[in-house]
Amino acid sequence: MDDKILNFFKKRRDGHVSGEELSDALGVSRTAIWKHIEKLREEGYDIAASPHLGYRLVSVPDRLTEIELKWQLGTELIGKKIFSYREIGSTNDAAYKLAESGEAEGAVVVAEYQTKGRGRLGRKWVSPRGKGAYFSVILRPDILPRELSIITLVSSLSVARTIREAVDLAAFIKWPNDILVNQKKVCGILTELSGETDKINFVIAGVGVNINTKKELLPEGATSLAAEKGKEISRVDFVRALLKNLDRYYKIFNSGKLDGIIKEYKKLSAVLDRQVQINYHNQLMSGHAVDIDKEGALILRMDSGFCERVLAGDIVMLR
Ligand code: BT5
Repeated sequence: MDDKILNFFKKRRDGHVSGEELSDALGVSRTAIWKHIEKLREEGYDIAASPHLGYRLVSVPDRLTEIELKWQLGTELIGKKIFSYREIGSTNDAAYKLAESGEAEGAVVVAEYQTKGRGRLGRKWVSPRGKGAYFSVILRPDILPRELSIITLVSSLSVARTIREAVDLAAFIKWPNDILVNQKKVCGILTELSGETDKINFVIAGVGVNINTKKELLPEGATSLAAEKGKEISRVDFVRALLKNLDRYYKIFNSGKLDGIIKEYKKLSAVLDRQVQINYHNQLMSGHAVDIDKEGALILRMDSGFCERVLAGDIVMLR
């Protein structure tokens, strides 16, 4: 009912809607409408009321709710279903459970706050309330488990493009799963899978973006879009734009046109053509980052001249 009322308002932006009109259209009493309006006000919607003209939607809260994210989203797959929470352990864990119980590809779990936000290898993802975007997407791609990195690649390209298009900041991708602005981390991606040796059941692509987060709340070396831009950013608009890009790039990936995606990815890479050191399970390797292959692996030319294919790790850029 709440979303029906809001959609009614939104189609009439700046216009008034009378209680009578709403009760007729939605088939409930005017008292019921009034109760819903009160509830929406409690959720941060500013709804003015005048005795003769009726209700008017003055402003909507910048909250990552299902109703707000779905408004004019228009995606084919990603975000067709959105589960939004004020607080959650980890959106990746919640999405994993949903996928296990059969939830369809494209469903998104989003939260305003995570008490157990995770990075890779059990590391922590700092998730201040109401400031960033923390969400996970259920995907069921037709790939082998060893090709999982390609999903991280598609997701990171979508994030970097969205930052460039929607916020106009020069975002770069630090292989394998970080997005940087001015050499600082604004986003991390955690891609997890359920599967067997040669078969994937589903993949969870978890995305954490620091949007309006104060830098003081973040670890060293991290930043937020607002801190780099010098002004607050609409989180709802940003996440909506990101879901659209994820939808677009995932569709391209599914149609088998990976070459174009990798080409675009390479242009935004922060590591290619650089001398780097990679830490993989405490094993250090250094060399020149020369390429990213079709499975999302990094090709490193070692000092000996031999090339190593690296599937994961933490990178330090040397020069
Ligand atoms: C990542 O791991 O960067 C993946 C982060 C994925 C987070 C999303 S939020 C939605 C979904 N649900 C989850 O529970 N997770 C996903 P990794 O490359 O391992 O980096 C982790 C490291 O980044 C930490 O050890 C910190 O140094 C740093 N870090 C932690 N919080 C950060 C933040 N908010 N911004 C930037 N860096 C951060």
